[in-house]
Amino acid sequence: MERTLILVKPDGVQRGLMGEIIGRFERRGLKLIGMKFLQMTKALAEEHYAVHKGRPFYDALVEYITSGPIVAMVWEGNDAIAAARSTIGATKPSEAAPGSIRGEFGMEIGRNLVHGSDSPENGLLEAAIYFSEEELVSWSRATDSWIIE
Ligand code: DAT
Ligand code: MG
Repeated sequence: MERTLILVKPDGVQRGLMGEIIGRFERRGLKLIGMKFLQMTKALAEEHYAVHKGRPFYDALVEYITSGPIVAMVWEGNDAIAAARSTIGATKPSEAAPGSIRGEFGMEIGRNLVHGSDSPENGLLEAAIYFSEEELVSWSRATDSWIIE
């Protein structure tokens, strides 16, 4: 089972798209195991986006992600990373596939609504930035046998 850290970024929250975005992952069949509504701090943003430090867009990225509350979630599933990233769509919303979250609701890279981990390793590392292991819920879903072969 893979885990992916998903964020509804401040634009998703401010535009009233939380339910819409969360529903995409829920309907896809990923299983929610952790969720928080929080104000991203500068320290948290710098930890989350450490790999981008020094890039020309870094300061704007930190400014954007700390500009309002976010939803942080951990979703689990076989191939959760790839499934979530295809549901999210390409980084640049103008190039994101129609039907994907970014392809349906976004226009610009600096307002791309949602974050999803890019590898199983980063899924675990990023989940640990926001959640302790005790905060993650292990549960069996009534529909599991209709989603997982
Ligand atoms: P993703 O969020 O699709 O995983 P990423 O990890 O490459 O994309 O970059 C993290 C975020 O940084 C991305 O959602 C938006 C911003 N970003 C990336 N490349 C950028 C660029 N060339 N110009 C402006 N912002 C960029
Ligand atoms: Mg990324």
